[in-house]
Amino acid sequence: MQSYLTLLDHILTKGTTKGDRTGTGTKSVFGYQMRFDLRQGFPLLTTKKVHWKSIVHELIWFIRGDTNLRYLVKNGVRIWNEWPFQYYLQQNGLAESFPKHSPEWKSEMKAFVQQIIDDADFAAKWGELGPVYGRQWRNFSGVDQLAGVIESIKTNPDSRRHIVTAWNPVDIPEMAKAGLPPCHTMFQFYVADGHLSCQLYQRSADTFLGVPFNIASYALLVHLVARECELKVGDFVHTLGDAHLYSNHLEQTKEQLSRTPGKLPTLRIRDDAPGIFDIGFDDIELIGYNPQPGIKAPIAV
Ligand code: DHF
Ligand code: TMP
Repeated sequence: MQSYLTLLDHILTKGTTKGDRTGTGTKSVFGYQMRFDLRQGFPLLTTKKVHWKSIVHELIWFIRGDTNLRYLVKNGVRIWNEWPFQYYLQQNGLAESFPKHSPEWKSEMKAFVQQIIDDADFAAKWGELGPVYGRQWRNFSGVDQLAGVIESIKTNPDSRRHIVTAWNPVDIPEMAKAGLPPCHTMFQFYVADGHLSCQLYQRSADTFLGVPFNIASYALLVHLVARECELKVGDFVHTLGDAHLYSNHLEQTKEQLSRTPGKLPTLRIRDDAPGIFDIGFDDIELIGYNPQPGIKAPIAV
C-alpha cells in the first residue's frame, strides 16, 4: 500500500488548488498510476481502518445488477445514502430546509434510510440511484458485459478486448440525478502465464475517502473473476484521471502519512462457494486485517 501513501504525499506536495462541483475545494493532480501485486497480499489499507463489509456488499450489489439503495442499507452499508437522499430533498422542495451536513439534515437522512428499509414502495420510488454501475455491468442496452468478459477470458484469454465500461453516455443524465456519473469508468482484464490482471480507469478520485474502497473493491473483483476462470491473481493497475484531496481532508491525510503501514491481510473465498453471480457475503473472508484506528472525514456531496 506504499504506492497509495506516495499518491497522498504527491497530491499534498504537487497538487494544484482547484474548485469542484461540490463547492468544497480540492488539491488535485491529473493522471496517475498505481500497481498492486495481488500475490503479495490483499490491498486493504492498514494505516486506517476501512469498513470492509461495505466493500464486499457494494461489489455483490454491482455483480447482481442491483441499483437500489435498499440492499445496501438492509446490510448496514451507508456509503451511498447521501445521493438519493439529497435528490429526495430536492424533488420534494426540502433542500433549503435541510442544509447539507447540518444536524437536521443528518437526522432527516436517518429517517429516510429507515423508510427505505421499512417500506418497499418508498424504496422503489426513492431508493433508486438510476442506471448506475450494476445496470451497466449487467445490462448495457441489453448487453451483459460482466458475463461476456468472463466468457471471453475463458475462451480467448489472449484477447485484448476484455473490457467492461460503465460510461454509457446516453444514460449519464439519468445517473446524475439520484446517483453520480460513474467514477470507476472502465476496466480491462489481461491474462498471462495463468494469472489474471486488471486495469481500471477512474475519471475522478476522492483520494482520502473513495480510493481505499476502490482499490479493495477491484482487488476483490479480480479474485472473484480469477476463481471463475480458474486463473491465479496477477496485478491490479489503478489509473486515475482527476486525483484530488478535498480541502477538508488535508489534516486527516497528514495524520495518515505519519503512520507506518502494517502487514497486508489475505483473502479467502470458501471452497464450496457458488460462482461469481451467486456469491454471498459469507463466502468471502478476510484474514489477518489488523489496521490502525479509523480517521473520520466529511464526505463531499
Ligand atoms: N462522493 C465523494 N465525494 N467521494 C467519494 O469517495 C464517493 N464515493 C462514493 C459515492 N460518492 C462519493 C461511493 N463510495 C465512503 C467511502 C466510499 C464511498 C462512499 C463513501 C465513506 O464515507 N467512507 C467513510 C465512512 C465509511 C463507513 O463506515 O460507512 C470512511 O471513513 O471510509
Ligand atoms: P464528480 O462526479 O464531480 O467527479 O464527483 C464524484 C466524487 O466522488 C469525486 O470526489 C470522486 C468520488 N468518488 C470516488 O473517488 N470513488 C468512487 O467510487 C465514487 C463513486 C466516487
